[in-house]
Amino acid sequence: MPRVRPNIPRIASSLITPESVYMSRRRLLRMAGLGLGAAALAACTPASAPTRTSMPASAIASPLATSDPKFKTDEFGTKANSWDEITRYNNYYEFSTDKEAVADLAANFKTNPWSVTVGGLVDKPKTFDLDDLHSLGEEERVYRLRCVEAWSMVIPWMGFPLSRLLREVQPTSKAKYVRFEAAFDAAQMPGVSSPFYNWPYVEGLRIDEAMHDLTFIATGLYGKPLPNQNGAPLRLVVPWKYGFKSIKAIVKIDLVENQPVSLWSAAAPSEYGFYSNVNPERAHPRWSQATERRIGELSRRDTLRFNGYEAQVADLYTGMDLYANY
Ligand SMILES: Nc1nc2c(c(=O)[nH]1)N[C@H]1C(S)=C(S)[C@@H](COP(=O)(O)O)O[C@H]1N2
Ligand SMILES: [Mo]
Repeated sequence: MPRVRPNIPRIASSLITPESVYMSRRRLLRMAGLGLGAAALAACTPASAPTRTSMPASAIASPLATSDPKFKTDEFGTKANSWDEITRYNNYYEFSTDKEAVADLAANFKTNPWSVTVGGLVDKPKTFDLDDLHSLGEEERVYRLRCVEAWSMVIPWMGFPLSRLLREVQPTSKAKYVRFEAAFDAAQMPGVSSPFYNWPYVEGLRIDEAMHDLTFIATGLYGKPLPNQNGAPLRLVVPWKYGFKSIKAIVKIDLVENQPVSLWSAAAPSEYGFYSNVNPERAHPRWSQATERRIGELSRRDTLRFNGYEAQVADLYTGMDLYANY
């Protein structure tokens, strides 16, 4: 029996606020000072929250309303984080462990030309250049990102489903997992001199997780090319898993038979497991995962099972003990 029971997600419709009208932190703080809480900020939210289906995608007054509505996050009270929030507060240890230093340190990282070698247990191995990657499509996905450190954001990514890339190389029936490897260049990455990590950054997914509709390769953000600090020119996005699974600056993808060892699992196996599905009921050994700090908000939110994507992904784990397989 899976110990995470399927339930109806505590999610209701809301609005995705475009970057241009996103309220600045200063204004938000001023309003907080005036005693106006989160409800006042969600200016367009009807008093009684409509059901998911009662608000057509076209009602979302946003330049982001271009993608399939089933991929919009519609958690009550949710607004997309601003460009500045998403691009000035980053985890990217190859550059720095200081989140606010990453953007400047990554500014000159060379991401063109680039190539991603996809191989291993496939019938048609292929090296993709940037044109090949862009030909795989550019759709938008507005996803929650929940870092294992208990902060979160809502991010409007651009890109294509990972399954599209994997289908091109035709995995063989022996392929059970996908292993991802990030760029490693000591000349450009000041953080890799740290002796604590076994570079390059590596991550992995089970093949059914990799083929899932939600699993995404991001090449853009807010309709613009992906900034270096967010993982240019391409990074993985797996929204129901802790953020560290979403590996940046991918150079190599291999279809493999055995479960890959990720950089974080190797560094601290009891803290960062292979699955790392967001689970508010399973504490990290050093802190609770029950709540999170949404960047730009004043009070904490409850963390949702599978980061709010339980209805879409719980089936992947039927029969698995999600505490043993953390
Ligand atoms: N190559 C690489 N990818 C990485 C990381 C990293 O240090 N190196 N950090 C991860 C972590 S811990 C998080 S929370 C997300 C942060 O993504 P963001 O900076 O775009 O919000 O990237 C993930 N991908
Ligand atoms: Mo993270």
